[in-house]
Amino acid sequence: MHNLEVLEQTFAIIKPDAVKDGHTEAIIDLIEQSGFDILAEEHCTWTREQAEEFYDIHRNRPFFGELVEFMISGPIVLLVLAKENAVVDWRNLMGATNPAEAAKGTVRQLFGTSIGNNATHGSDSIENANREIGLFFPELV
Ligand code: IDP
Ligand code: MG
Repeated sequence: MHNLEVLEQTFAIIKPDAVKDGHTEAIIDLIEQSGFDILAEEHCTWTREQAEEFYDIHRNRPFFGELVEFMISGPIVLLVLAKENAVVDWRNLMGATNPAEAAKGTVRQLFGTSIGNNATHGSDSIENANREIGLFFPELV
């Protein structure tokens, strides 16, 4: 059986576009079929303050305002995923940031519609996964 203490964890979000378009279940099915255990799942809608804190590293990017507006535009699903190599494997399952460049069969190719509305988030490093999980599920880090 899986030993949760040795499995790497990563943080995933099903973004407002994918929830609104009814893709939540299909995305969770893909995640589970790809061998991830879902350690936590929370359906919520972010406040502006939560979105700005989460994406603080992008505060000086030109798309920051657009990103925050998008992320507070409707319900989202927060997920903690566990698996060997969870961070890299979830990034690979998501595909490239721009759905037009995402490989066939990836979540963003299947369900994303633009570079901003790209269906999911995934942590880009173990360090950032721990930071992001700690913001919402401190009991897991
Ligand atoms: P990532 O989500 O693949 O790690 P990042 O570069 O970290 O991509 O950007 C964070 C998020 O900001 C993206 O997932 C996307 O939703 C949004 N974003 C990135 N670049 C743009 C852009 O050029 N215009 C609008 N939104 C963008
Ligand atoms: Mg990123």
